[in-house]
Amino acid sequence: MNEPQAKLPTTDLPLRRTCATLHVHQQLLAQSEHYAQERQRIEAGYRQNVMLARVGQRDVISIPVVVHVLWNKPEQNISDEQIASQMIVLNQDFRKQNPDISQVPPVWEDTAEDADIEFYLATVDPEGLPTTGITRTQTAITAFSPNDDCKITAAGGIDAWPTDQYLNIWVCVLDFGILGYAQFPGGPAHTDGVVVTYQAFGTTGTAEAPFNLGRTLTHEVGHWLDLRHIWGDDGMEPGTECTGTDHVDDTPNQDGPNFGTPSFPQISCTNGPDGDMFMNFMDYVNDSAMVMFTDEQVERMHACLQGPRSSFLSSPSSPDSKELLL
Ligand SMILES: [Ca+2]
Ligand SMILES: [Ca+2]
Ligand SMILES: [Zn+2]
Repeated sequence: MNEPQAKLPTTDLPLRRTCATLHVHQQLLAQSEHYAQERQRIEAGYRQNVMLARVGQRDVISIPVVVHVLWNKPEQNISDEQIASQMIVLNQDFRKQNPDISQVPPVWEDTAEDADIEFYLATVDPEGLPTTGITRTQTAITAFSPNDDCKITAAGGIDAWPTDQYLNIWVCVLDFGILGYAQFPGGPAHTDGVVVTYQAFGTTGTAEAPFNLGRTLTHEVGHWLDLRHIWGDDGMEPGTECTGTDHVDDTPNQDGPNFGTPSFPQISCTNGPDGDMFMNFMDYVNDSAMVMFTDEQVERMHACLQGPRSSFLSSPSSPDSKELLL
C-alpha cells in the first residue's frame, strides 16, 4: 500500500490489511523540508527520553479523544454504541487487558507490555462546553482518499479540534481499500490525527470481518505515538528487505509484513528459531492475530509523550479508569 493513488478507487474492504501511514509520511517528506527536519529532531530526542522512561517511573497517561463521523449514506453514520465498542478495544489493547493476549507465544510473554495509556471520549469541547466527544457531519463526498480532505471542512470533511489537546479520529469511507492511516508527530497541526474506514471501526454495526475487532485503530494510534511498522518499512528495492528498522530493539528484524492469521513461527531475516513477532499490533495481520506491544515499543510511545506530544501530559482529568475498560 505504498502508492494508493495508482490503484483504481474501490471502497470494498481489502482482503489483507492496508495502512496508508507511510504513504502520507513519504508525501510529507517530499513536500516539506520542515517536516523532514522535525522528524530528524524528534528521532534524536527519543534516545534521551527513552532512557528516562526506562529508569524513571511511568505514569498512566489519559488522552481525550474526539471521533468525527463523516457520512454520505445514512448507514455510514455509525452508532454511539459502535464508537463505544471501539473505545473499549483501544483501552484494553493499550492496558494489556485484551483477553487474546494469551495468544502471545511463551518466548515473548515477558516482552509483551502494558502501554499505560488510556483514551476517553472528550467531555469538554474546544469552547469549554459539554460534549459527547463525537461529531457527526453529512458530506457530499462518497469516498475519501488519504489526501486529508476528510480533515478539512471546506473540502467536504470536518476540521480538527485543537490537535495538541485532543486525539482527533475521523471515521469515514476510505477509498482504495485502505483501512486507515495516521500522521506521525512533526507534521502539520491541522491534519494531525488518525483516519479509519467505517467498515474497520469498532466491533459491531458496520464493522466487517476480518477487521471487526477494533485493531485498525490500535495500529493507527500506535503510529500516532510514533511506532513504525514492525518490519521496518524496507524492501522497496530488491535485496533490502532485512536492512530497515522500526527503531525498536526488542522486535526481531523481519523481512516484510505478515498477513492473515499466521502460525508460529514465521522465520525471516535469519531471525530463527522464534522468527517474526507477527502477533504485534504493528504488523499487518488480521484483527484476530494482533495482540501485543513490546516493552521498548511502550518506551518509545512514552518518549513520544514526553517529547513531541507532551501537550497531552497535562490533559484534563479523565473518567474513572475502571469505566474505560468495562
Ligand atoms: Ca526491531
Ligand atoms: Ca524488513
Ligand atoms: Zn500502519
